[in-house]
Amino acid sequence: MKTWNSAPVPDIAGHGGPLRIQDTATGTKQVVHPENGEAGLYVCGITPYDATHMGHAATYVTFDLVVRVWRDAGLEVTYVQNVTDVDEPLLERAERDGVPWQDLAEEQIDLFREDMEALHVIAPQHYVGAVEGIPDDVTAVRQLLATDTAYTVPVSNEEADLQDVYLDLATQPSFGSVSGWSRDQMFEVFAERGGDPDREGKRDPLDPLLWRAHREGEPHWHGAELGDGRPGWHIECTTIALRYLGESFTMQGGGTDLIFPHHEMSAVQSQALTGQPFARTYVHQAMVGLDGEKMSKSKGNLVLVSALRRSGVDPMAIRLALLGQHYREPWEWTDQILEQAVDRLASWRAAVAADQPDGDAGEVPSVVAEIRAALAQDLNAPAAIRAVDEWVRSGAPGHRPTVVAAIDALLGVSL
Ligand code: 5CA
Ligand code: ZN
Repeated sequence: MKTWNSAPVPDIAGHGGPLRIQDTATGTKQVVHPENGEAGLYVCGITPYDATHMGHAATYVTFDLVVRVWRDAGLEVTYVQNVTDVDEPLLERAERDGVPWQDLAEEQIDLFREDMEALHVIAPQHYVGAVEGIPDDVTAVRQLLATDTAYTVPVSNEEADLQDVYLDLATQPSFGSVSGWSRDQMFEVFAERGGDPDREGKRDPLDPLLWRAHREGEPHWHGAELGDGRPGWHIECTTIALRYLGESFTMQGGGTDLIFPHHEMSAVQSQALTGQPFARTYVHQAMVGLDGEKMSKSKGNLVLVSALRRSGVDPMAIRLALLGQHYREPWEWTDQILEQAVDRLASWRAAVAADQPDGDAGEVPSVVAEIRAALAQDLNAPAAIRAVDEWVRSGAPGHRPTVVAAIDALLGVSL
């Protein structure tokens, strides 16, 4: 699938240190800096039916910081993101609005690309639709059946040849290793996050759906001996990550709403296929809310990037508003947060535009080291912003073009 255009990333002198970041699976901070100099990142993309709200934007800006910090530390980064371009919520919304689901998806993906470009999010090298991955899903599900780690459940007694396929979690000792949750915790969210605990014939109510046999009126693809149908949500991300990043890549990312079941299931399915751990670290963006609730398409309490852009808000101010919140702290979007970011952007721009001596071109001002250090410590963007504020307050000393380039390269904010 076509990706978007990345704004150029200026070169800056020197290198930042290795990234230390909180890993959900171990619950500890880890230094994530592969020895071979190559980092692989998989971030779960949108389900394209109502893009892009501030929660999505926060997630993609957070992982954009990971890409920037890694590159600044001298790593080569392969970044993969998916689009869940066929799934229940997309189909339901298309049905409600009386439009073909493909059209709705295409329109929302276009809007998402525009939003990402405007926010200066570096594009992934591989932007992959779930539909594009279906042949790999079929191969994977057939392999899981062949190795007895998956089983079939007939759709109904009358149509015994129509069969859904589930992963048999009992065969997978690594299940639970991403979230570390108890079964009680898992059951609390499983149904509301796309699971089907009450489906008759499953061996364990938590077993994830791998292949859904074709039902009347639903989109479907050929599945060889699986029959016609479509893949389950988690296997889509498993196979896209494996194809483009290989086994045991560096980092899997997304919002905390994906820790369970999505990332847990994607990982256990991969382990069942390859015998190897899926990602080496799991990083999650805390939920962004509005008026006391998680911002979500299903609730409809949305502040959209595109709507703000249309109303004339500078996308760099939106980006600064997001960067002002630490990724691990849940927070609520308010107009005040945006107003502060608009003011901050104006003050930074005024400081670098002011007619003053420019300092020594050979020297890297200390504020650059402070930005680097803040980001390398669990992506502390608010601390990086405070360092720039302080530099601005003290009259923007040192070689200004170097600082402007660093703010652009490391924070993605173009002044
Ligand atoms: N297509 C799936 C992932 S394969 C999906 O979760 N799509 S989504 O459109 O619902 O969300 C896209 C990304 O934004 C996911 O990484 C999700 O975890 C994140 N996200 C969704 N809502 C919020 C929110 N309120 N705050 C922060 N991140 C969010
Ligand atoms: Zn995903």
